[in-house]
Amino acid sequence: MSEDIINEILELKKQRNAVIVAHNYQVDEVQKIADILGDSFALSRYCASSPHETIVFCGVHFMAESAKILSPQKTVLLPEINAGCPMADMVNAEDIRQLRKIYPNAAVVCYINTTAEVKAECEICCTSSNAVQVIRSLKEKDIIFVPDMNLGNYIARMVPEKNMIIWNGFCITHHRVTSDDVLNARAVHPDALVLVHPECRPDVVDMADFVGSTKQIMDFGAKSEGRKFIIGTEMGVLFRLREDNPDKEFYLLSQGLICPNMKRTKLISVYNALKEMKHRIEIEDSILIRAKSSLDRMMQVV
Ligand code: CIZ
Ligand code: SF4
Repeated sequence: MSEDIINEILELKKQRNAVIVAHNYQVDEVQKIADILGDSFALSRYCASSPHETIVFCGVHFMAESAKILSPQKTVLLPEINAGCPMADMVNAEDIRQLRKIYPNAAVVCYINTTAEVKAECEICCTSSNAVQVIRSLKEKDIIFVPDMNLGNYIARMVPEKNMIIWNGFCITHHRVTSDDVLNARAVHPDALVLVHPECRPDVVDMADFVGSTKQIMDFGAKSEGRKFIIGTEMGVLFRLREDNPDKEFYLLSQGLICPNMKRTKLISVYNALKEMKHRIEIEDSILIRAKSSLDRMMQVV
């Protein structure tokens, strides 16, 4: 059954001149058929440079939007239209306009996990891999950071010379992890290193051996001399970590590290997306141009 779907997907992909990209948090069956895996920004950048006319973005809505912002002339499809990011929806464009009135001298930095409308209101965007560099590069001392309070607090500690004004959003998946989870996991695997994402709470981050984005966690797991790792980010990363490092062991920090929105996309969703050319991501020009400038500014820094 899945062999048949895979063959049909490959055939449709050729017909549509399409590329399938999948986020590191996607289910294994989708990661297996993807042409490329990565974080949201690496995938969007890849889409912009690839020769394909159609992009099937297996991830959540803001990621497909970022791909469209960087490749406005291409058709960008999000296979499951209800795959959203609850954190991205915790702040809107009007919230940013209000913050600007309260803090007129502040620069507004948005995490890539935001809607195109929010990116359009900000000076510059950042990802979890480059947030610290992006914020250090700004001349303003006051920095409004949206929407993730955990990433914001992590940056605030890394860049103490800035005055960080942090929105109170959070990732429901990473925020669920507690310091007790770390204690329990360490008790079960005392010789494992703990690698966590900065979307985790500050007390969890404090207990980790390494803090980084999905790519940084995967690079650390591959290069480290250690043999056992407790992984504090969405469970999808285990697929690649185990595949690329068969001689090492990877354990999930907490069984709660699963993002239901990332798990909506299945093989059948990818097949339907290519067959029916849905769901097309469209962004109004006035928003797209301004959102692109916040991504472009980030690319000038890193
Ligand atoms: O930017 C991304 O893709 C996210 C949400 C996580 C990460 O660290 O790669
Ligand atoms: Fe959003 Fe968290 Fe899911 Fe990533 S893991 S898409 S930040 S809810």
